[in-house]
Amino acid sequence: MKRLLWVLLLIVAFAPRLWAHAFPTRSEPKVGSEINAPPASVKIWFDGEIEPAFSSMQLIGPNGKEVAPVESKVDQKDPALLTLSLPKIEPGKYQVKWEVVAKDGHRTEGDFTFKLK
Ligand SMILES: [Cu+2]
Repeated sequence: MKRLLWVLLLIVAFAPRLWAHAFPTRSEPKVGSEINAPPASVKIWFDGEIEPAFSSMQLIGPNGKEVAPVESKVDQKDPALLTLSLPKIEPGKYQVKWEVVAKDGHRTEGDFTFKLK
């Protein structure tokens, strides 16, 4: 009985790793950053491969509207990198919204902001 409990504890302790949902490890522009020059793109690196067909990113501008409806895409050489190419954007506060599906089929989503001076 005691042994069974230990086994259950181990399963619970390691399960999140086995499930391997994709979470962001870093981004460009950085989360919450203030930048001086308009970025050519927004990039988010995840901790694992993401599914191109079900992963996307949107940029919401200072006016609350989506900036240029360009498609975000998963990098061809790095399957853990999601990129959104941008037109030249005006100063203001921007919100990045992302939604990805990891190789295990689990969906994660989130958002962050950055400010262009
Ligand atoms: Cu998962």
